[in-house]
Amino acid sequence: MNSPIISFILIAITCLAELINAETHTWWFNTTWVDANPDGVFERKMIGFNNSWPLPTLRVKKGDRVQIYLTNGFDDRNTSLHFHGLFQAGSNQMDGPEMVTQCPIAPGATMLYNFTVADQVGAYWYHSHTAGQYGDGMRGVFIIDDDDFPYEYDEEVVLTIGEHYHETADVLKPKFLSRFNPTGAEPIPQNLLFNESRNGTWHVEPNKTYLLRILNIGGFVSQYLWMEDHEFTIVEVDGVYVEQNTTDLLYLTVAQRYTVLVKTKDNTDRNYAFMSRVDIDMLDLIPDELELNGTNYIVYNQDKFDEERPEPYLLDSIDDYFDDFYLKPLSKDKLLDDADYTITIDVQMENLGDGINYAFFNNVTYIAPKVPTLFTALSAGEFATNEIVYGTNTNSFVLQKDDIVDIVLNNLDTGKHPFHLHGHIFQLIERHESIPDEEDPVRYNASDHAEWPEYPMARDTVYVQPQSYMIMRFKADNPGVWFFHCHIEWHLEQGLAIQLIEDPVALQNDPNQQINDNNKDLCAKLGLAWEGNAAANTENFLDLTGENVQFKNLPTGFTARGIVALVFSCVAGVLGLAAIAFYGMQDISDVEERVARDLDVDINDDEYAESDDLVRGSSSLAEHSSTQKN
Ligand SMILES: *[C@@H]1O[C@H](CO)[C@@H](O)[C@H](O)[C@H]1NC(C)=O
Ligand SMILES: *[C@@H]1O[C@H](CO)[C@@H](O)[C@H](O)[C@H]1NC(C)=O
Ligand SMILES: *[C@@H]1O[C@H](CO)[C@@H](O)[C@H](O)[C@H]1NC(C)=O
Ligand SMILES: *[C@@H]1O[C@H](CO)[C@@H](O)[C@H](O)[C@H]1NC(C)=O
Ligand SMILES: *[C@@H]1O[C@H](CO)[C@@H](O)[C@H](O)[C@H]1NC(C)=O
Ligand SMILES: *[C@@H]1O[C@H](CO)[C@@H](O)[C@H](O)[C@H]1NC(C)=O
Ligand SMILES: *[C@@H]1O[C@H](CO)[C@@H](O)[C@H](O)[C@H]1NC(C)=O
Ligand SMILES: *[C@@H]1O[C@H](CO)[C@@H](O)[C@H](O)[C@H]1NC(C)=O
Ligand SMILES: *[C@@H]1O[C@H](CO)[C@@H](O)[C@H](O)[C@H]1NC(C)=O
Ligand SMILES: *[C@@H]1O[C@H](CO)[C@@H](O)[C@H](O)[C@H]1NC(C)=O
Ligand SMILES: *[C@@H]1O[C@H](CO)[C@@H](O)[C@H](O)[C@H]1NC(C)=O
Ligand SMILES: [Cu+2]
Repeated sequence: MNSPIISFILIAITCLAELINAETHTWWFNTTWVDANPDGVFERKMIGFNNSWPLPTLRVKKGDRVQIYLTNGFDDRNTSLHFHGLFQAGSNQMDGPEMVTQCPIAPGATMLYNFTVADQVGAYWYHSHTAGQYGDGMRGVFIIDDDDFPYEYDEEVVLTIGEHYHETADVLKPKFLSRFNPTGAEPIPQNLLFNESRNGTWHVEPNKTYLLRILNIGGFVSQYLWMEDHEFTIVEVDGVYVEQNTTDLLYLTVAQRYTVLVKTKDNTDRNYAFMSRVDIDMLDLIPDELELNGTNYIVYNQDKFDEERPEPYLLDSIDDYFDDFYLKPLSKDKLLDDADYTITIDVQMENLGDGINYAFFNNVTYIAPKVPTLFTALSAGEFATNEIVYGTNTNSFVLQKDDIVDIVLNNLDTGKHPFHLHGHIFQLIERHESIPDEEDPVRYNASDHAEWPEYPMARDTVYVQPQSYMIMRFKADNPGVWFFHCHIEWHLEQGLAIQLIEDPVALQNDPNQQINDNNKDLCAKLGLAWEGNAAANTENFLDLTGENVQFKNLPTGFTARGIVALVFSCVAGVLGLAAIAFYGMQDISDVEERVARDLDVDINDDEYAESDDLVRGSSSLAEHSSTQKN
C-alpha cells in the first residue's frame, strides 16, 4: 500500500475512535428558588436547580452529546437556557434565547436541550435568556475538555466573578425601565462576587502550575483582576487558544472568559491577596457603602491564614490592563478576506414617548416578534430571504451562505458595551480608543482606517469603548438565526439587539433543523404560533399588521429637559421614590443634579425652572409636551 492510503486509513481510524469515545451526558434540572446569602450580608432567594444554588459546573469532552431536560419549576414566570459560546451548528433551536430560537418554557413545562459540542473546547457557560433571570443566579459554568490541550499544567481550577444585587430582577427591572429613571441609570449592585461568594480563598500548593479558568458570569459590570506577586499567563479566551501572553492585570466584561496559567511560589511562607475591582466608569453613581475592591486570598499556608489575613493589595493605577486586541490565536488563523457584506449599526440610548430610556441600533429598539424568528425563517418558504417578514422592530439582517460579514459598530453612547454574537466567534479587526464625554463620538470611516492585524484575535464577546467604534468580521457558515446583543442584561432589556438570519434556505432544507415536537408544544402551552411572520401572519408573509412595535417617539418639542422636569415634579410632588432609589438614598437636590448631568442640561437655566412649574401637578406626558413646545 502506498502512503496516502495508509494515512487515509489512519485518519479514518482516528475519527472512528473519536466517534466511539463520544459520550452522551444527560442532566435533569428543575428551576427552583433557593434561600442563599452569597455576599454574607443579606439573605435572599436565588434561582437554583433542584433546590440547590450555585449551579453545577457541567463538564463534557469535545464531540460529546449533551441532553439537558430543563423543567420550569416556577409557578409565575417563563424561562429558557442558553449555552453561551456554543456554535449549535445544525441545532439552532437548542440555542436558547426566547422568541429568537424558541418559545419560552412555561411554568411546569420541560424543554430538552439536545446537541453535540462538535468541534469546540474551553470555558463556556450557560444561563437563562429570559428577563434578567441570570442575575438572580440562573447561571453556571460549562467546560469542554480537550485531550490535546496545548499547554502544560498541573491542576485545573474554575473561578467565576460577577456582581450581586439584593433585590431580584423582577423588582429591579420595572424601576429601571421607568419614566422615573429617564436617563436609564442601571441599578447599582451591592457587591462583587468571587466564585458566587465573597472573601474567597483559593488554596494552592507550592511549585505548581494552575490552569485557572476565569469567567465573568455577571450581568452588568466589567471587573479588573490582579494578584499580589503572581501573574496571569493567558492561554485561551472564549474558547479560542492563544499564544501565551503574560500580564498582571486582567479586564473581563460580563460573559468573557480567560483561561490562564498561574505559577505558584516555591514555598509556603506566606499567603497573598487576590483582588477584584469594579469598572467604576460603568456606574452612574458610586454609593459610599459599595466596596469597589474585593479582597480574596491565595492561601498557601492555612495556619498562617487563620492567624492573619493578607492585607488588600492595591495598585497605583489600573489603566494599564491587558488589551485583548493584541492576543494572537494559536491556530494562526489569518484575517478573513474582505467583507462581502457590511452591517453598520449605530448604538444610542434615547427616550421614547412613554418617557422610558431605551437602547437603539439604527433608531430601532429590539422588540420581540410574535413568532420566534427561527420559526418564521422555517415557515416563510421563499420569503425567508426577505427581511420584511421578520418585522420592523427586530433589526433583522439576512446573510448569504458563506459571506464574509463585517459588523461595523459605532457606539454613539458614552458607556462601554460588551457585545456578543451567538453561533460564532468573530475576529476583532479594529477597535478605536475611547472618546471623552465632552467630545463628539467618532464613527468608523472606511476610507481612513487603521491597519488590520494579520492574525486577528477572535472571541465571542468584545467591548466597544465609549463614543467610539469597532469592527467584527466572521464567515456566515452556520445557517440559523443568531442573536447579536449587548451582554449587559439591562441594555438587552432596553432593546440593544439585532438578529442575523443566516442562509435561511439551507436552514429550511436541513432535516435536523426542523422544529421538533417539544418546541411546538412549548409554543402551544403559551398560546404562541410556531409559524408565520413576525406578526404571526401565515397567509401573507409580507403583511405585518398587528406586529409588536416600539412606543412612539417623544412628541417633537418635548425634550429630555421635559422629562427631567416631570421626574422632579413627581419626586417633589408625589415623592415617587423609584428615582431616588436609583440614584442612591440621597437628598432630592442631589438627584436633580445627577439626572441633569446625565441628560446634559443646566438645571439653573430658566427654561428648566419654567418647565418645572409647567409640569407640576399634571400627569400625562403628552400634556406636558404640548405645554413645552412653545
Ligand atoms: C432534579 O430533579 C429531577 C426531578 O425533579 C430529577 O429527575 C433529577 O434527577 C434531579 N437532577 C439532579 C441533577 O439531581
Ligand atoms: C466578607 O467579609 C465581609 C466584611 O468582613 C463580611 O461582612 C461578609 O459577611 C463576608 N462575606 C462572606 C460571604 O464571607
Ligand atoms: C420542580 O420544582 C417545583 C418547585 O420546587 C416543584 O413544585 C415541582 O414539583 C418540581 N418538579 C419536578 C418535576 O420535580
Ligand atoms: C410567558 O410568555 C408568554 C408568551 O410570550 C407571555 O405572554 C407571558 O406574559 C409570559 N409570562 C410571564 C409571566 O412573563
Ligand atoms: C437527541 O438527538 C439525537 C440526534 O438527533 C437523537 O438521536 C436522540 O434520540 C435525541 N435524544 C433524545 C432524548 O431525544
Ligand atoms: C470555585 O468554586 C469551585 C467549586 O464550585 C471550586 O472547585 C474552585 O476551586 C473554586 N475556585 C477558587 C479559585 O477557589
Ligand atoms: C519547590 O521546588 C524547589 C526547586 O525544585 C525546591 O527547592 C523546593 O523545596 C520546592 N518547594 C516545596 C515546598 O516543595
Ligand atoms: C481600590 O484599588 C485601587 C487600585 O488598586 C486603588 O487605587 C484604590 O485606592 C482602592 N480603593 C480602596 C478603597 O481601597
Ligand atoms: C502580548 O501582548 C502585547 C500587548 O500587551 C503585544 O504587544 C504582544 O504582541 C503580545 N504577544 C503575543 C505573542 O500575543
Ligand atoms: C436615526 O434618526 C436620525 C434622526 O432622525 C437620523 O438622522 C438618522 O439618519 C437615523 N439613522 C438611521 C440609521 O436610520
Ligand atoms: C473619511 O476619510 C477620508 C480620507 O481621509 C476623508 O477624505 C473623509 O473626509 C472622511 N470622511 C468623514 C465623514 O470624515
Ligand atoms: Cu450595553
